[in-house]
Amino acid sequence: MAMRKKSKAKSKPKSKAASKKVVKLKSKKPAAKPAKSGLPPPSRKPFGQAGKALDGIKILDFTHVQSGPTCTQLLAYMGADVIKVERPGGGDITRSQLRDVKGADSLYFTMLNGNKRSITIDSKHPKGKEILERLIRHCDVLVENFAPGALDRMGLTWEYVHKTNPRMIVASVKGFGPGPYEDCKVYENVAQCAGGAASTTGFREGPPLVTGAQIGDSGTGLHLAWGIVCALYQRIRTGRGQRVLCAMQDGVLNLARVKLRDQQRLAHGPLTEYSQYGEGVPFGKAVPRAGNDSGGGQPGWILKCKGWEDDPDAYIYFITQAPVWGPICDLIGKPEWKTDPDYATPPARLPRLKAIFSTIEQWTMTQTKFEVMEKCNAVDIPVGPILSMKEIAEEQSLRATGTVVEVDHPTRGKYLTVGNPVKMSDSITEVTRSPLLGEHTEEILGKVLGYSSKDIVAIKESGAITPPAKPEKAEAA
Ligand code: CAO
Repeated sequence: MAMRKKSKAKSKPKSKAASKKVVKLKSKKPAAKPAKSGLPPPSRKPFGQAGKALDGIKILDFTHVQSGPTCTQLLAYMGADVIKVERPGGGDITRSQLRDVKGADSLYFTMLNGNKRSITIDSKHPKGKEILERLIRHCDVLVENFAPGALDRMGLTWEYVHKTNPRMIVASVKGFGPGPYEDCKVYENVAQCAGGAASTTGFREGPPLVTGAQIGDSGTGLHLAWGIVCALYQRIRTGRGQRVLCAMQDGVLNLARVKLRDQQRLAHGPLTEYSQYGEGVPFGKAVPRAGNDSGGGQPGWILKCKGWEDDPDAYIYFITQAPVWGPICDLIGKPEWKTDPDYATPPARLPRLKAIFSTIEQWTMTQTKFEVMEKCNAVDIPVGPILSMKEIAEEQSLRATGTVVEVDHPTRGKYLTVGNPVKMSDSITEVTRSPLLGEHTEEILGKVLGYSSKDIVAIKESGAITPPAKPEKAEAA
């Protein structure tokens, strides 16, 4: 597969004088004194060699499953030292969920816990509580996504944490914010349904649909990471931590906000860009499912491409953006539509979208999705090939940018993961494998929390970091 972006403008060769000027500017020394802003003088190190964005930030990671681990993995990608606390014995439940390699941590776990360290602690054991207290004093942020009340039941109330370390930020994912559902346990699809995504996804004639993108879990983890970074920034000014809460329902609604927009527009008349308008189907009281209609002002639809009979992903998303209507007409062999009053303007086209897309499809079916991509992009028509996960896994440009990364793991071997989707010029992400359960327990107890070797032996004997002994089997009679 080849998806090359055409370059819009060729760079002009620089004149000698201009390049001399650049050299002069580059060699100018940064100001020696701190600026009035209080910021240090600009680093003289080359970009990418001045550490990472969150270097020095220590995260006490009490997360499990997907939403919380997404958040802490993003923070780890940015350079934070993430110490994942897991229950001795099994650890994060996803280590053994959807297992594909016998005895090895699952991809579910490994793809969400890269760049972290793992320590096993029984948080309900008295010695475990003592270790946690040291960790709370040591870290900047505690991140958790337990069921409502679980953290309090461990004794780690906000009041206790704030008293122990007033600078600590306590960040939580919960299913719902305060209100009638606040005590509910929530998984991905519950959030997609409660946040308005499912009722607005799918086809009008069919049931609500959930999406493959994990907007409830990973989406909320992403929101939480943003909240944490903001809280860290505010702490520079206030000196104190705060609680950060992301409810999954809120996170999904934030991503589905255009549908709340449409809900309000409904009060003023039909939603003319929904194909149901062109089909003469009346609107009800709530925003309907819109199939593959575009969520914006430029109509779009998914169209078949060459090979669709055998390949379930031989489709393309085609957007009839108004400014490129002329090139679309030329490309699909309908130049007369450029001047035909039934087709020439966006309002004239709205009631005819179904027929228009079906005509465009007659053309796309003669081309592969990549040929459509190439021909349309050459004349600025926005289109999107439907890429299968196989194609994405094999796409070399995604490997080159570090968006898809191959890492090696001692028990499962090589696996692919998604690297940092945010690229920064002065904070370069290096993706490392997920830790084995408790891999760093002794390292953290000794080097981070200052326990002596003798202490560590005693801690081990106490049972606070080791799985409970299995009850001895009763002897056969
Ligand atoms: N040592 C001792 N106990 C530990 C421990 C440790 N290191 N880590 C966890 N536990 C205990 C907790 O204290 C809790 O015990 P109590 O219920 O007795 O207080 C217990 O493990 C289970 O925690 P949980 O209720 O969070 O886990 P669950 O599997 O029953 O529920 C989930 C999972 C995700 C539904 C729930 O955690 C939840 O609703 N979280 C908030 C929303 C969320 O993040 N959902 C997304 C999940 S990703 O799809």
